[in-house]
Amino acid sequence: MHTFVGFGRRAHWLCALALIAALGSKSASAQQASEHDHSQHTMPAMDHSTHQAPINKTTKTKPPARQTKPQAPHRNAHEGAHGDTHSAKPAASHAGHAAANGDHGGMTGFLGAYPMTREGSGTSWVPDTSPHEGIHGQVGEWSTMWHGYLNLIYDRQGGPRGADKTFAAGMVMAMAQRPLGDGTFGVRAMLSPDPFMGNSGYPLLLASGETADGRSHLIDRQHPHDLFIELAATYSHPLSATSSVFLYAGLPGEPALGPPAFMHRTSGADSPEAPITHHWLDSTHITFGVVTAGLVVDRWKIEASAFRGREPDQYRYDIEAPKLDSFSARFSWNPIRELSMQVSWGRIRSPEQLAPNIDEDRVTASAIYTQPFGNGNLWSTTAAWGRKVLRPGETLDGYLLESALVFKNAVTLFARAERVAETELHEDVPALDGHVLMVNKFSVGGIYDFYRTEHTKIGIGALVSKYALPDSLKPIYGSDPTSGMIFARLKVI
Ligand SMILES: [Cu+2]
Repeated sequence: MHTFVGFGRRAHWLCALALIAALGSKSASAQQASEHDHSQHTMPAMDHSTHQAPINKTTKTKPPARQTKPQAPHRNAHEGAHGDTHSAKPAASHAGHAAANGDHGGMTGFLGAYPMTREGSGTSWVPDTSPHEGIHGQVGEWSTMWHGYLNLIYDRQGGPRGADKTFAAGMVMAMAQRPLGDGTFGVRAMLSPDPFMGNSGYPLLLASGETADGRSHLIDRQHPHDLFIELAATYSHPLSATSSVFLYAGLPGEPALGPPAFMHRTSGADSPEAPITHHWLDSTHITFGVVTAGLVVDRWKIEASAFRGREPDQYRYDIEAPKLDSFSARFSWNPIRELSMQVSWGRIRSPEQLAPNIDEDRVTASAIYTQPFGNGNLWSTTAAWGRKVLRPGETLDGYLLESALVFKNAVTLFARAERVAETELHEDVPALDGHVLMVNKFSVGGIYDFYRTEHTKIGIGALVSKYALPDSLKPIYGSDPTSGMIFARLKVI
């Protein structure tokens, strides 16, 4: 099934250039339009067509393209200016809106009649107040949207286990939806240039999981994401104005397990490095074979997935054989527009290629709070806990707290603190093999965007990471392996 194609260093840069060219050409899109600040809207004020707010990153929600139950009563007032209240509006009030205003593009949620800003990676939810970035269009009955980013990174990890590397990482995502029957049919594709960085990924102290060559674990390195992160289809069928059932199938796709993947959380999307809790929380975001069924009722969602437990192998360009040997269930709740919470459980069959006899039960709980403030600024924070129960093996907890301050004009600040119970990092140290050791990492960084157009911004950034390690690991990692990255970022907004 492997269709590995060898790309060299040159292809790495060609990919970066191609992505930049693709992003740059966005201005040709006739469908693009200003992003809107809906935060001032009151519930009855549904005529958006007169608004021409300046570009900003605040709450932009998407009215549904059509009406599920026009006669449905309005929800209570605390739902706020947007949120589910949209779904109770006659379609006619929006009929000319998508055409006049490409930003909205007639898109509502893929999985239910709520603002599209609620949808994160896979079938996960984020707060309704999440920024909705991207370029929208309309092709016949299809509402389309795409967005992406590209980081060029110089990475220097400190201490004896450190290394340095220059590489590109990012993703580009395209999605489209159309009415089908009473419901909504959607397709999504997400691609990443990560494979061009090489199979061994990039240096990242305290990261573990997956393999570069099928023989050794990736330790103190972050795996490259696959070329195809997601190729998925969705169908949702309304049950009422605010409830629906949905199906999601991906090859690859993301099962209903964990918080949204880090690059799809407002609090984590701006940092160029992966969290070291990735394999405790959201590492299943690229899974070759996922089928999810779910139910949305107002601000609740319950869903279950069957999926392939094995993580992607070292061949990052191919589509691997699907299998449905693992299961998960997730319960999500967005009680207010600013908050999204989930708990989830998964039974993952043989996730690690190099430890095929070990299964994993995973439990995660997370909360994301995203608060717009001022004129188009955002503050977003995620707190998450993940527990891996290796069967047979140890029970290992990971904790994450990350936050980002995104100022509308040019500055983004981000920080992440993590604590992980590790066994893999010191597998090669005989005296420590088998011990569970708690390691801690704290990163802080920022980005300054020096160039901005209607739908792109280009910035430079830097981050620094500090660690708190048990004494037994200090001889291996050094007493102060401070690490850092400097990077340039191109982002579609
Ligand atoms: Cu990943």
